[in-house]
Amino acid sequence: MRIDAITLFPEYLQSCVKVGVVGRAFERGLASLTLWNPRDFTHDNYRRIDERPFGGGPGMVMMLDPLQETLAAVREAASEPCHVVYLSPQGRPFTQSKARTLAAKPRLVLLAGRYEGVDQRFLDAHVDEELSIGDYVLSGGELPAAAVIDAVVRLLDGALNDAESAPQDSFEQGLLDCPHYTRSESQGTEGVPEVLLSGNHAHIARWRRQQSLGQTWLKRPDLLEKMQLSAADQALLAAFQAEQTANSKTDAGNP
Ligand code: 9D3
Repeated sequence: MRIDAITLFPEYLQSCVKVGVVGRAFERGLASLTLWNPRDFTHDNYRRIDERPFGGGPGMVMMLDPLQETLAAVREAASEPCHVVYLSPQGRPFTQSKARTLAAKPRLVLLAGRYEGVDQRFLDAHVDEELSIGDYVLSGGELPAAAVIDAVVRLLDGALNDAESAPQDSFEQGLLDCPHYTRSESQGTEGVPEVLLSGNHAHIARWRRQQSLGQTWLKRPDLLEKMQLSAADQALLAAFQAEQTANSKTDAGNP
């Protein structure tokens, strides 16, 4: 997969090709990232890329012409058609399912904005979709672009080894992950749920499934509402909920 990113801060995005699972995927040649700075496509002495908005008001807007010239250069750099994504607070939410869709594209162009945003005419003419990474205010689209690159590249065939892809299952199924425990020099197995030390793999799998369901119910009930639980899952969750209620009664009066 070929990824091109248009940004005024290319050094910010350079870091994601270097580390961890995603860095390794780039190293293996599963994806490439080419960075483009619209400032390199200006022709005035000031290399100006921002202007005050028509109609007045606070803030600056990224200008049409440098962006258009940048994108023209990006399109020229390869033959296949580009899917152009603008990272923006006005975008549709970026989700795991969107990451899957983007991972299937041969060429992805990410535009990270700064200031108040980009001239609407650029969006109307060239952008296929706008994506947001959540309802909070960032100072630009670089971090969101890095999030998209990370989520997409780790999905490419050969990016994850078996051990890394297994835990992916639960979130991919719309549930949160179960808690994890490992060896401790200072605490031994104190505080570790008994079942995980039992060696009974069927019990362990059932406990983990129950924890996934229970933690999702506690922390992200919105995710559960979208799901159609099997009878077995419903029973596991009901048992988790019953235990919660029992515990909260025991805790009553505690601070
Ligand atoms: C505070 C300025 N706001 C208008 C009064 C609008 C605004 C413009 C530009 C708010 C944030 C930004 C920069 N953010 C992004 O480019 C961005 C973003 C985000 O802020 N949150 C979540 N996802 C994204 S994707 C791109």
